Amino acid sequence: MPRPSYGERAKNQKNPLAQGFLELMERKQSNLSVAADVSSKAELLELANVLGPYICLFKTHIDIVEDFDQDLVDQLTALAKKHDFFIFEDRKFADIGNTVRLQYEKGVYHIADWAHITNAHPIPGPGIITGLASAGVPRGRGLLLLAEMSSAGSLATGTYTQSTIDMALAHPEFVIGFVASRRLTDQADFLYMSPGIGLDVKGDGHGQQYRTPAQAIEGGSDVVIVGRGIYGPGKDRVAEAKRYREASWAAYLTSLE
Ligand code: 6AU
Repeated sequence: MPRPSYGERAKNQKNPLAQGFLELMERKQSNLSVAADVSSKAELLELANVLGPYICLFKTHIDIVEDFDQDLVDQLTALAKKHDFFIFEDRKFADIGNTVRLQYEKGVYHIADWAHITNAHPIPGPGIITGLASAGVPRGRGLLLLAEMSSAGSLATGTYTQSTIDMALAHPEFVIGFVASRRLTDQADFLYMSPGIGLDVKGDGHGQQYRTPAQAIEGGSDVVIVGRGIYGPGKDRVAEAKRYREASWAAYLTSLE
């Protein structure tokens, strides 16, 4: 069965953040997210500036940046406006609600103030969602739950994945979707973001497992997350970003037929 387009889904979306993101994907014709796992401010901003035109979402691990400061956030936010992408801080929160709220809002990074999207492990139960939502909803942010993981031997399978879906369904005001390898439910229109994507290699020697963009999109993914496949050693990152964007968008267009 053909799937509805991102634009059509945007019209029926009740969550404003998810709606804005689907509109952005349609407008920009990109379902590619770059996973910017780099450890310097200059490198992070360089990636955002050079790859910004090709992506819908810039994914950060802000705690690996060795020279983090508020200016990094200000510049990244300006680049997000200039190139029209959203920012996803891949924080993978995993504690009780009260603690994650503090980690999300306070500390060095003040993630809730600048990241459109963040993510959380469902392992503590629904309190992790309400804790994060108390800081995220007033700021118009969105949360992804890690329903599955791309790494070999992941424990996020079976009833764990099913319970994650149930937790998401109970919190439509904040949960916009999942980190997962495939579409998980038709009970609500969630966004599915898939890491573990590579066109050239199958793994990284540390448990990561790669599939192609086409495999992910065929399985119902909406956003393909690519890190080292774009900027790994010896790569022409702009050429690779274009290649991954084209492969991912072509697979999306096929899914509409
Ligand atoms: O393409 P890579 O392997 O260089 O990078 C993949 C990126 C990394 C991981 O922290 C992240 O995707 N990731 C996640 C996310 C996005 O939450 C979940 C997962 O199961 N696997 C995974 O690789 O930044």
